[in-house]
Amino acid sequence: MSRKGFIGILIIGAVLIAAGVGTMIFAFGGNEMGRFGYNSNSITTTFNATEVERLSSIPSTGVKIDKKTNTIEFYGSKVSILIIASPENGSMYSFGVYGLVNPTIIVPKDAQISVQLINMDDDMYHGIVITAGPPPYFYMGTMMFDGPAFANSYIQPLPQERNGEYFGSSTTFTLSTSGTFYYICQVVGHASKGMYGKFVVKD
Ligand SMILES: [Cu+2]
Repeated sequence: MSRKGFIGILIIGAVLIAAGVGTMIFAFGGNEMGRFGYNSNSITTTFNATEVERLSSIPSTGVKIDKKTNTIEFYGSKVSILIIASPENGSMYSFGVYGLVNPTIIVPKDAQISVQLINMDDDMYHGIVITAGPPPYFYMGTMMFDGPAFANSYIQPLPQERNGEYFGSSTTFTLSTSGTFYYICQVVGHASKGMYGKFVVKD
């Protein structure tokens, strides 16, 4: 190859890399972080295993669990849902809800939803976003284009377990639209590995 040709290729390469990095900064920088569920929107606290077990116990009212169809339906105008990232009975790329793995969650429209996420993984960050973007999810995820379906319908990625303490955080939002949504982990590559479930808002 001629010297000129080589320099030409170097310049083209540099321009492509700069464009790529620029796109990433645009996508993840500043105010755009919230759009993708990455900014810190809630206070993170820690729980030990006993506390997680207590929180994971099935509420006595307002919930119907169907193991056969892997569905959990919540009732009432105020709904609290505890979601475990990397539950003991599921893959590290899954969510656990009251003993089920990646269940379909059904909630009533106009309900005030409080989601609490606890990360039980020992070596990875996990978060959650309720989004309108359906699967299949690719490596970078549809998060690049969709983001949270409702204001505050996400929890930023939480750190892995540290010395027997699990990180948890919660968020509250109102469902103003009925339809089919999805809860997914927004950490790059996790939704594509199966870390998601259906989230149905019923009229
Ligand atoms: Cu994850």
